[in-house]
Amino acid sequence: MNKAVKSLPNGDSKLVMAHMYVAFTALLVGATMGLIQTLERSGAITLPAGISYYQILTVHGVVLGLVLTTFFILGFMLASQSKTTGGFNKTERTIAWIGYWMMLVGTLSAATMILLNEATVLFTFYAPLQAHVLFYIGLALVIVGSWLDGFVMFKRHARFRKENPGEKTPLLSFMGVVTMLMWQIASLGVAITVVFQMIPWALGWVETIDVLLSRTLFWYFGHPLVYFWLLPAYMMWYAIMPKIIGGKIFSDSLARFTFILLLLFSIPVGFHHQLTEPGIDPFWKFIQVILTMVVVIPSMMTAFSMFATFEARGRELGAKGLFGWLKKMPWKDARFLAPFIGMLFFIPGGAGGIINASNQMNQVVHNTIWVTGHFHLTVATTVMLTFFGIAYWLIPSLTGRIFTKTMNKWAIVQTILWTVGMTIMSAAMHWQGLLGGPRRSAYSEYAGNADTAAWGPYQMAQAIGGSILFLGMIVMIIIFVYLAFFAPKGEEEFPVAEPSEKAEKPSKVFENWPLWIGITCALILFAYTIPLIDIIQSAPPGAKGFKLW
Ligand code: HAS
Repeated sequence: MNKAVKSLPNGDSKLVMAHMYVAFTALLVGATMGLIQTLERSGAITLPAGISYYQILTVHGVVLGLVLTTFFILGFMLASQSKTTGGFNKTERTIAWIGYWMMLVGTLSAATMILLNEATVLFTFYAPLQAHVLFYIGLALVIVGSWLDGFVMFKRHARFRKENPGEKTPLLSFMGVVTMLMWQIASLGVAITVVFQMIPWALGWVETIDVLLSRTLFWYFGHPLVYFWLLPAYMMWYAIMPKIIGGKIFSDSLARFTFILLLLFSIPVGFHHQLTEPGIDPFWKFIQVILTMVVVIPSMMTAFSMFATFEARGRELGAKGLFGWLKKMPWKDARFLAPFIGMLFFIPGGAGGIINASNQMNQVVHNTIWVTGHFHLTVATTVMLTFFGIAYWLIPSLTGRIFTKTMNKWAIVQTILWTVGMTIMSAAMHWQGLLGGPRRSAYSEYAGNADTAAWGPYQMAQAIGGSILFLGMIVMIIIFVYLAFFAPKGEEEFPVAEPSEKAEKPSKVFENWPLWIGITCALILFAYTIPLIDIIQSAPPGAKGFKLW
């Protein structure tokens, strides 16, 4: 029997795997709820025992959008930093474990309240919908726990710089630091609304809540939240994908520059989620629409960089013409196929985002199921397929097992199921949204009225797509369990790419953290100070909390 060889020091492997167990349990629970809700929306089933569509939707959104993503991302970033810097020391590991347990306790607390129907407030938990105080305390714990993981990454990066003076820092560690900086600065917004507005209100210490202020603080956090999901996928595309295809990173500097731009511009844009909301001066909405268009640029740079990586590798292998590289890619390798399809989906997903952000066009799509289609393309396909692609090598490399040929075949099946399911479901969502179909509407709410007939075919298509996705989820869980516990022992590669020799060395300015944090804060102050003063000064009487379901 082969010897188990782990890609990280034992303590770090355990820490990362602890994150992965929670992430994949969340996938199982959350995706099952996804199936149930598409079946309810299509009228195929009626929920038993007084369970509401909105309760299921809350579990789906919170567990997939907040729990799965946060645990997977932190686990992956800790793993890639440990791999490229040489591992964590005891203090760093202990802090990360404390963060992990805080997040887990917080998750369990919030989940219990949702299951008891005491927190049916959807993943955005907009006031004046009110949840049990333990839901908010749970969320606060998740956020503070994640900050601890972030501090560990900052500390490890700084220690690498100290121990290796003059040396370039590892790209994956740099990217992890940028992602966590963005996360820490952004999550201050949601922490403030949860701690200072929602918890006192849920405890009954204050009777009312300033709704617009809480929504503004939420969306100050909400857009960078979607980049917190995206950036780890970009880490994989820039720094791991080239190795999987046998190539080199097109440019280390370009990758770092992209991440810095994402840090600077992903926060001062939250108003693009509030374009239809009264109470915010249109001038400031317009400023944030412009800033949103600016934050599209680093994604365009990523597209360019990925094309360059693929093309350079293709030419090395003898490809000719503009798209000749397509023939040279390792299509039968699920570690490549899954993230690549994720990239492909980001072309319509990103285009949809630009439509959403385009001020007047937002009036057409806002609060329609188009938006749900948009985020199923972006986070549920681009990001998730990339995360699945990561799991195929990360899990066995952490457990000292191998990603067998049979599992690779299953992983290709899972990628196909996900692609087909999501194509059907998100196309139907986009189409129905363009016709004005509302998002977040239960079948039980409109059964019997004219809408039932109008939306029927679209909801049915979503249920079919959702069922295929459910199968894809089951296959993914089987692969995960196999790779974690049953695959043959051995050594699985943790792929980390090298930059191309032709590329320029990255400038030292990228490590000038006070500069980048300073500009980020200046942009936030510019975009938010005046509108926030305005919102607070002109606040109407606060709203009382209520429960809809
Ligand atoms: Fe979004 C709503 C605008 C990106 C997620 N978004 C949401 C919500 C979520 C979400 C969850 O302006 C709903 C929130 C809620 O519950 O209310 N979004 C944007 C814009 C972008 C964008 C401008 N969103 C994302 C990403 C997400 C995400 C990424 C998750 C990960 N979004 C909005 C707006 C709303 C919104 C409004 C509010 C709507 C409303 O009214 O409520 C941009 O960042 C997109 C830029 C992306 C690109 C694509 C680059 C393409 C690449 C792939 C290259 C492919 C290759 C392969 C190399 C410009 C990098 C090629 C191979 C070949 C063979 C061709």
